[in-house]
Amino acid sequence: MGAPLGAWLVARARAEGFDDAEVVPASTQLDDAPRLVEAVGAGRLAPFPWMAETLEQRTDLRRRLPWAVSVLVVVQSYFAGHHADLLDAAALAGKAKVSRYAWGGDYHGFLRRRLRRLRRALLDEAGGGRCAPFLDVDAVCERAWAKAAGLGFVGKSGMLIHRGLGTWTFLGGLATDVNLGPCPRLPVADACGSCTACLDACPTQAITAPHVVDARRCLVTWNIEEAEDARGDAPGMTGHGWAAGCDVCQEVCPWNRFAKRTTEARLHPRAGHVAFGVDDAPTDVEGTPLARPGVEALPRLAARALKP
Ligand code: B12
Repeated sequence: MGAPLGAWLVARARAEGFDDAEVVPASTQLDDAPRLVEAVGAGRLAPFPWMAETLEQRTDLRRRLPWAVSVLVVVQSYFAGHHADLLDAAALAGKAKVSRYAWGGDYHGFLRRRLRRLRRALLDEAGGGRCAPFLDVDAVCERAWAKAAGLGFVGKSGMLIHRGLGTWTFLGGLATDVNLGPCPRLPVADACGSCTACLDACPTQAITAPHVVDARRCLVTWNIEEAEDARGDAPGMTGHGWAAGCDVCQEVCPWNRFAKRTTEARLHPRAGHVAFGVDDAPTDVEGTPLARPGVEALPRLAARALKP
């Protein structure tokens, strides 16, 4: 084994197609953990009771995986351009927009397969051991780990900002009992400065203070995660032009000016999945993030988004 295992695994993650990756000891104390506890306590995550139920695991990775020695965090860009690059003004008129992360195929399946391949490669190289992938739905506070691994800083929008990729990224990783060594990167300094573009632009004032996102007000809660819930029709929550997800806090972020388009074809936009109206909502949503709200909900979500 030439290079230390951490550097080897990071190179392997890049070869799998991830845009960036880094290792960090699992014993790292997440200085963001109290923020998560506070967010749950204040009720900001109330629409997701599973956040409170899994709070201890989220604030302490080793509560769920006591054997973890190291963590690999991966970053995958999903940026595939802007709505106006894909549809001209006439085609966009009367349509409600879809958040960019939901334009193509669902990321969960193929990114998890990549992580499983990395897991196998690591255990082969290390001659055995334990290793658990995590991706979105697992009780791991991914932004906090990405920040701890020196992959970016948490912006005022709550998004992890990677200095080269901006905010348009998915996060995930592996926890393992294989020692991957120390984190070679320095922390990335918070570089929001005096900018408050995301707070000012949020259509539902869901970013109530810098770094504080109230999920009860975020459109994404009511048009993706809880699309059936009538609270999405409450005053102030309609007429914002977003049928599924919302990208406003990312669209206005100056760090996204230089974002490069992803080469991952599975994340490239599907016809009809960038914006749609009440009468032409997609019906072919299997294997895409639009399956989460579900095909029946889509026309209603478009109507809600386009309500005068
Ligand atoms: C629940 C959830 C949501 C909820 C609540 C969002 C929220 N901000 O809490 C809803 C449904 C609203 C949502 C929306 C979106 N989500 Co979401 N979501 C999650 C999930 C499952 C848990 C997040 C969580 O723990 N929230 C609780 C808060 C308190 O924790 P946090 O946001 O992670 O914040 C931590 C740090 O930011 C830090 N922190 C907080 N405040 C401060 C203050 C300072 C000063 C500092 C330095 C740090 C700091 O401490 C927190 C605790 O460690 C994660 C996946 C995961 N397992 O982590 C994805 C995840 C965060 N979501 C993701 C995405 C892509 C989105 C959307 C962009 C989707 C869209 N466009 O439609 C929006 C973005 C909205 C936003 N501005 O945050 C990505 C984010 C990637 C990135 N680059 O940041 C994740 C990581 C999924 C993934 N695997 O890729 N999401």
